[in-house]
This record gives sequence, structure tokens and C-alpha cells, in this order.
Amino acid sequence: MQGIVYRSTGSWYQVKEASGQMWNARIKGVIKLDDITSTNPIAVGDVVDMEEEPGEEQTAVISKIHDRRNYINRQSPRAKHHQHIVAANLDQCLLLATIREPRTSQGFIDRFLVAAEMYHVPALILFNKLDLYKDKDLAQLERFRSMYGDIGYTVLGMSLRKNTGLEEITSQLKDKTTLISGHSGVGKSTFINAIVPHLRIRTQDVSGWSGKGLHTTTFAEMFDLPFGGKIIDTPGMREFGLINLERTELSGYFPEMRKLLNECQFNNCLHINEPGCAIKEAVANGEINEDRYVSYYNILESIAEKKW
Ligand SMILES: Nc1nc2c(ncn2[C@@H]2O[C@H](COP(=O)(O)OP(=O)(O)OP(=O)(O)O)[C@@H](O)[C@H]2O)c(=O)[nH]1
Ligand SMILES: [Mg+2]
Ligand SMILES: [Zn+2]
Repeated sequence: MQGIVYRSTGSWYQVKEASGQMWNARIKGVIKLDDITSTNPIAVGDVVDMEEEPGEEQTAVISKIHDRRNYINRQSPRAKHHQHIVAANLDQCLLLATIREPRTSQGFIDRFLVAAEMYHVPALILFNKLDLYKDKDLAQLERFRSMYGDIGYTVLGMSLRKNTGLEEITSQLKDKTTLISGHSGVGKSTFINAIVPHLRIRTQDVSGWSGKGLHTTTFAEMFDLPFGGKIIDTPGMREFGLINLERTELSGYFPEMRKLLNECQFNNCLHINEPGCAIKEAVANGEINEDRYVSYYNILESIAEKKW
């Protein structure tokens, strides 16, 4: 039988068969994997083949992992050089961000967007907790809307507390598999509870964001959307480590830079202080947003620091 992995907790996986039946499944022996070093061989969203385990109820053994269309990974929390696959076979990834309680920085948003570009997964940005925003936060939201909108990213806003802005985002999720990520406490699980009736995933208690960055969700889990599509809840992340990223490739993951790269005088231009740099020129004449260039520079620096 064939199924899709909905949840992975250590060595056991919950796999949903085409009929809708959920199986507890595990790996026995060795199965062939992609040529990547990963601490979790099977991820949420993986399509697998499995056989019923004789004598056990609703238990199966996974015999094959189908090739992944794409996947998103993070540095493994346990082993720095290893990757941890968060989820596979995605149509898009959604960054849930907040300007208050907690604050999501532009640097974090830009790292997320670079990761999405690297994995060729379209990205959306959704700002939550609009009910808490003061005038200066709303001005910041408008700045983000125009800056990211100009580059081609969809930016939406909502308040789960006030129940506003949900129609727009649900129409974006319909019939797609979406990975949702963002800092702890931005409301990822609350959002999924709001769009999937009868679901009661654990969320941070009503006292709300405590500032301690406690993680309420501790592993990735996929849910079916009642209007079609799937959504994957993930644990909050503090920072977005970018793995396997070369300095010379970075500007290719900024869409507004990508289209100008051919115009730089040197084809290995890092756009710092090389002569004839089209990117620096575009920043100077306002075609490229200066704050985005600052993010580019900061990420470039962070790549340089890692020497392995
Ligand atoms: N004021 C306000 N609070 C909200 C809103 N949406 C969610 N919250 C609160 O924010 C807190 C965090 O919500 P969670 O859904 O647990 O956050 P999470 O992103 O899943 O966090 P982790 O699982 O730790 O990554 C909860 O107390 C929610 O009630 C909103 O629109 N406005
Ligand atoms: Mg959560
Ligand atoms: Zn250049």
C-alpha cells in the first residue's frame, strides 16, 4: 500500500493510506535514501510504500520512500553538520510573522525567503495579531507590504483574535500542501485550529506570548483542510540557518537581484565594492530596496563566518 506521512515522532510515523485509514508505521532494516545526510530519514509529506505487519493491528513496515518533489530542511539541532528534513513535497510555504508579541525581524523574513528560493518552493508572508498593532506597527506592515509586494511576494494580514483576514489566506491555501513556519508564539497552531473545525492542537495558554519563547508545538504534523489541501504545523524557530549556501549563489535567491546579475561587470561579483556592479547601482537609484540589500549583506557575512 501507498501512503503519505502525516506525523513523525522518533522512529514511528503516522501514515495515511489513500482510503483515509491512518497507520502506525516504522522502518525495518535499510532503505535507500536520497544522497543527503539527514538525521530523520522520513519526513512529513513523504510518499511511502508499506506492508501490513503480520499479527499487529494497524501497524505497517515502510519499504520504500518515493522520490521527493522538493523538501525543506534545517540544521539538525543535535548535529551541526547534519540536516533535518522538516517536510517534503510542498506546494508552498507560509511564513507566519508578527510585528508585536513576538516581533519578527526583517532579517528573519529575508532568510526565510532565501531558503524558500533555494528549495524552489513559492513563499507567502502572513502577518498575524493585527489587533495588537499600534500606528507605527501598521506603518511597518505597509512598508513590508510594498517592499515584498514589489518583488512579487504575496503579503497578507489577519487577526485570529478578531477573526479578520481569514478569507484571503484560506483562498491561498485551497487545494495546496502548505508548510507553515515562524517564531514560537506567532499563532501557527491557533491559525490551524481556526481553519480546521474540531481540531484542538495545543497552543500557548491564554496569557499569550510570555516573551520566554517557549515552544508549544514540538514536532511537525500535517492536517487535511476541510476546503481542500493540507497544512503542516511546525515548531517555532528562533533563527533560520541556511545550509549548503555558497556566497556567490546568494544574490540569485533575491528575485530583484537575480534579474540584474547579468549586468554586473564580473560574473563572480559579490556586489560589495566591485567596479561595474549593477546591484549597487540599483540600490543607489532606489530600484532595489536598501533594507533588502542590508539583509543580503548580513547573510553574506554569516556565510563567510562558517568555515567547514
Ligand atoms: N492578540 C492576539 N493573540 C493571538 C492571535 N493569534 C494567536 N494569538 C495568541 O498567541 C499565542 C501563541 O499561539 P500559538 O498558536 O500557540 O503559537 P505557535 O506559533 O503555534 O507557537 P509554537 O508552537 O511555540 O511555535 C496564543 O496565546 C494565542 O492565543 C491574534 O491574532 N491576536
Ligand atoms: Mg504551535
Ligand atoms: Zn554586482
